Amino acid sequence: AKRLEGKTIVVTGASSGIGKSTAKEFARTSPKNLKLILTARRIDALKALAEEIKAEVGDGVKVLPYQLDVSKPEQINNFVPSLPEEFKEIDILVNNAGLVKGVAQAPDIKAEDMSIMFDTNVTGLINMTQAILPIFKKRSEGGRGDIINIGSIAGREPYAGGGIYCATKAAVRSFTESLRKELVASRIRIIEIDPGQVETEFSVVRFYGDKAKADAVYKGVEPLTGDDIAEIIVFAAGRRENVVIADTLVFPSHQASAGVMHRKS
Ligand code: NDP
Ligand code: 8X3
Repeated sequence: AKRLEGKTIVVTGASSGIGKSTAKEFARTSPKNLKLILTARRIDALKALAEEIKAEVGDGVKVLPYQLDVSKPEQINNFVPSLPEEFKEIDILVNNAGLVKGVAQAPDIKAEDMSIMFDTNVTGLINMTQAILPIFKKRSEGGRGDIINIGSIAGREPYAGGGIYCATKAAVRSFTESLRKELVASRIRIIEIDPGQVETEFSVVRFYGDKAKADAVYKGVEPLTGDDIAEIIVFAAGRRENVVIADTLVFPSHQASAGVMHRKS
């Protein structure tokens, strides 16, 4: 907890699921002196989360709810310049915002879904990284700070019906590895965490709001929770500066690959 004290942390996609859990886990782990910039499109959910955090840990954690659509480059361009002075010295960026739309297979993939997934999961993540990296690079020894990218098992093992989503997560993986190599002479840590199955709003979004279809995904299995991944994100951020948890794959015990899942009937 000491190592996180005084840090300013940005979490994208903090209105739900893994991002929301991550915000709370950072607050719990370092309740005395922390600044959290919580971003997503749903500002009301972020404001409610800020209240929840305050009720749980008090005023030691300063929370800034910030409406930001990472698929809109102009909004990202405006992000750092518009931050209040006391939130500008960002130390940790958690690139978590992301989504899947549909299970269509080629040639039936909708152009709109394809754009939404690439613009959010890939271009959004890269634009956020580019917006914040100059802050890190100004620091001593070539720069300091953490970038924690949320990839997926889907980026390592593509599956039928996930052509675009899997491609976006493979792109995240590739960009993350390039970045780690580009920054090897600095103290900037590039961290990737790849979850397997986690029960969040992910499947509800995949099925365009159809809750019954989303629930069927988790029938007879015991998925991870957002909190499980949040603990790992905060653990990685809290290591000694010379320790980089570069690359982590996380499954629930009954999952062994994207498609190999033990299901109770
Ligand atoms: P949720 O749907 O619960 O959360 C996704 C978050 O991303 C929301 O807070 C949403 O906020 C935000 N988001 C979506 N689009 C945008 C956008 N254009 N701009 C800003 N924020 C956006 O799903 P998860 O918590 O599961 O997903 C988090 C990450 O984890 C994603 O990158 C996902 O790919 C990854 N992942 C998920 C797995 C799973 O099984 N659930 C497994 C592996 C990886 P809002 O709608 O308010 O903008
Ligand atoms: C989410 C995991 O396998 O459902 O990233 O696509 S999967």
